[in-house]
Amino acid sequence: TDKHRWWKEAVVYQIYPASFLDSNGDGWGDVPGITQKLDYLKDLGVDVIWVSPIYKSPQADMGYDIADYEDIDPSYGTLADVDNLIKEIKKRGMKLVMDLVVNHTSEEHAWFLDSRSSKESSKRDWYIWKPAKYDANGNRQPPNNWAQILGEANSAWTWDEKTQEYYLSLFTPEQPDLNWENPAVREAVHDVLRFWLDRGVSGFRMDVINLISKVQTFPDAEVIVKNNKYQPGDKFYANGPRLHEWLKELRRDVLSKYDTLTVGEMPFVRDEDEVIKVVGAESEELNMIFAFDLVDIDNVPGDFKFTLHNWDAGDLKRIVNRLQRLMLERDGWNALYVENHDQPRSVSRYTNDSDEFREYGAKLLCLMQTTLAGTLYVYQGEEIGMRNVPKSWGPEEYKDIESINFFKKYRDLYPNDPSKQALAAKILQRKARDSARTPMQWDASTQAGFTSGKPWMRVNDDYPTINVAAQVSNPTPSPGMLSVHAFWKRALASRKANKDVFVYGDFEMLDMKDQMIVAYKRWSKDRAFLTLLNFTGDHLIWNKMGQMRVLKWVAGNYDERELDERWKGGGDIILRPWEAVLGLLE
Ligand code: TEU
Repeated sequence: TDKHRWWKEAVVYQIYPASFLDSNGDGWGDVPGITQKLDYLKDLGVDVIWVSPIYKSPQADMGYDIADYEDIDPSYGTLADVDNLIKEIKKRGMKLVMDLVVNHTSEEHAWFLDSRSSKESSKRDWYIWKPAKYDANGNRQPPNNWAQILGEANSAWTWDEKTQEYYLSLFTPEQPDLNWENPAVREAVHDVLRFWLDRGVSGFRMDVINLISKVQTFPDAEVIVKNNKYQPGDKFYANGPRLHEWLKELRRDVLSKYDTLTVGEMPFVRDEDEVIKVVGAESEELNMIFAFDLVDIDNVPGDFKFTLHNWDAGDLKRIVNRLQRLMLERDGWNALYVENHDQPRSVSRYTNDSDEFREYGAKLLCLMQTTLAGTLYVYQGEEIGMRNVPKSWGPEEYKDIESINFFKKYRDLYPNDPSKQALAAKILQRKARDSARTPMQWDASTQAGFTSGKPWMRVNDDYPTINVAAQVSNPTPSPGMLSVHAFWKRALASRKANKDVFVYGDFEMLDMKDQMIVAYKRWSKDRAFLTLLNFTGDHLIWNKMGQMRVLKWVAGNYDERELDERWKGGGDIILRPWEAVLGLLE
């Protein structure tokens, strides 16, 4: 029908290049390493590859601080390597999506060097400069109380000694925010998109694209986090006043001239009207966004991210139901994901990553994602059920600037309180971005086959058992049970074979009151499927079959040979710990 689009059906695989595969032994992944693994990705069922930033960068925030949008960082290779990558991707019928980070640049970008050189610089107003404020004691203060996103103990403003003004740097001082109010900035960004589209890339993942428009009066944020000098300022820069105007401009002037996939990262904003303004079929802005509802499920609402909050499957159901209905009822589109380079591992976060249950959990999350509507994003290592860094790792193993800032905050606040240090360590093990950034586990050889040298970040201790080679060479480790990798491969193929149901079909969440089992129906005019997911470690009874009859159970994370036998007579269904099943309905 007219609603069908290649970017809706695509399976996107995200590569975090520093940790994917190192081809030259320097301990850091690179572009030739990606090229070496294209057959592996094709075989898994991947259509589109999204690579996190590989541009020239001082790596203050792992490449999300770009010093030159039109060149590759030498640690990753050369432009010629990228041209070759694009060629090899196309040869296999796949596409490449680049990461576009244009809310801010690196402090080392030529634009910023020029901007900070003097108040008279022609690029001064390419960034956001403000004079200092002075408190009652005459002490210099930043223009407002907004907190830095990757280090909440600090101000979002950075003082520049030379020109005696502050610049806005929402993420870290090394990432000055661009001033999108200036049309020359927007034109320069448009040129960046054209540069890559003309080189053969098929779209962009747009980093924090909803933060580009700031309320121009730059007001103080309300105090909501006590004991912190600086406050979350997102109300004044998330989906700001001119966001939609600028996204429409980008679409009209650049994107509409190409056939692209566009996915905007959109933190902080939950308002459905705002979402639909961006992704609604008539909106002329972006194809889809990364909503944060599901990955924020364990944050204390309104607080900073390094907090622990209990949740249950009822919360997850409400979120999934809302996003699925939003797509269907208001003609929007959504990106399905539970992992990326900013999130802990899904098997550790949403299920149980013990040796006993890890594989069940990984398959449950696979079955959930492959049977929901939306464009599916798989993050490197998710397809083999990689988990968070071990609890035994000390703070020195965490390399992410956000984690380092968080540890420092706790050390400064509670220098002589070991219990607070222990709490910080526990929170990091649960929440840090580092868990997604450990090297990809290819095989059981030294350093998991990631590098022949010393890896930039420690390999997870579990690589001898959790790795690609083990799962690919032995896809059926026990009768009736697939490896996590083989389960993903089959699920992706089944999603494609049944795209009328799983990509485009209707959706109904069943039994909203049940807070332990996630159950939903998907259907097209020809077929219907039932997904049942036990989000607990207990045996549970599901007795809500009503008029539904299962013709055949087509997938499950326990011995699949027993599925039809177990529930032959109909009636109540007993689900085992973390059990997930998919049934074709009569
Ligand atoms: O992330 C933006 C963002 O708001 C969050 O995902 C944030 O990183 C997270 O809450 C912190 O734990 C994007 C990139 O994905 C991230 O890697 C960058 O650090 C950030 O923008 C700045 O470019």
